[in-house]
Amino acid sequence: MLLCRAAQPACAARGYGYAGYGLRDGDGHVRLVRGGQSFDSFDAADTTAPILSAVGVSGTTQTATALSATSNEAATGTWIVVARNAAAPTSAQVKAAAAYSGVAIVASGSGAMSAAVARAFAVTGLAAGTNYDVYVVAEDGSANLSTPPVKAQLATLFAPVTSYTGTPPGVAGSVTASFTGGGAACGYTPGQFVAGSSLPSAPPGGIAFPQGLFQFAIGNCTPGSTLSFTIAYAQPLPANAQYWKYGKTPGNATPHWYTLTVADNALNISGSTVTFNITDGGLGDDDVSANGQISDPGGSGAPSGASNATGIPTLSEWGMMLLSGLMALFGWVQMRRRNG
Ligand SMILES: [Ca+2]
Ligand SMILES: [Ca+2]
Repeated sequence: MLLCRAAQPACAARGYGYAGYGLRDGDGHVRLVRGGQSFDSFDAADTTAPILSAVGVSGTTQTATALSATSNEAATGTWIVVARNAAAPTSAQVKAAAAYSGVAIVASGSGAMSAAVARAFAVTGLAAGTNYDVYVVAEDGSANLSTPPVKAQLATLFAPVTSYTGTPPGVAGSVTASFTGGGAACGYTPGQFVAGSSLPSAPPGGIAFPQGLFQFAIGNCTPGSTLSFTIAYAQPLPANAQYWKYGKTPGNATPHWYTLTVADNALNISGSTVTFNITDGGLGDDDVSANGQISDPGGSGAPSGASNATGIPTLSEWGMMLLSGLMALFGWVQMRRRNG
């Protein structure tokens, strides 16, 4: 073992441009030594690629998600997002984060990864209601690139649907059921047509729902938020119409018939439009829980003896118009969801 100065030919010939001192051992290896480091740590060059694990996404929204990955050694992680079922990239293609084989890169990024520590990468710029594949690679400080890329699947949330318009069969004109409020992700979930006779309790005396009731569900709302609904019909409603619902109410866990009120729901029936508010967990929310979801079986109705003298449709006709319209609306929603 001898002291070697890098500037000396014997040292320079071994590739050391470092103008410091090193030790050359009996094998002829030149070593640069820092305090506390053993010679053994230099004996083998790192030819082992990092190993990625725990690759997945969480907290996915309409346009973003959090990608998490863990490398077994310190590395630079690189990820790309491509369309679901696009041709798989090579590790080098992921590292390059550029279009390959006709596959466009939707989003990409990179960052340092500590050994054996989950690394979170913020993925943004995604489209709502879309399926993607995510590929991740890690490269250590010796240019060893993990292979093959680790793949994770990603599906963004659908943009919330807050308004439906449909034309009830046999009626000239459309019905629009819409709401506002509840936060950016708050939207209708697939609805369900419920026949009135299927409910375990008979409708209240004098009020008939021959065509059943319409039930919707709204989800992903800010818990406890208040939603403002508007149901607009093509023709005016009877003067004595009310908005009837069946289910639980605050303080009464036994499902029962009730009407929305001006005091609790700011109910207003005017002309051809019904407006009302429902607060998550309040009167009109069938789950009676401030849980970010509102379940609402209900519909407009009036006493079956309502005057038809002015040519206003009878209740059963109103019910048919309302319910068939909503049934059509939510049938369409379900189709849309299935096709989405
Ligand atoms: Ca390595
Ligand atoms: Ca609720």
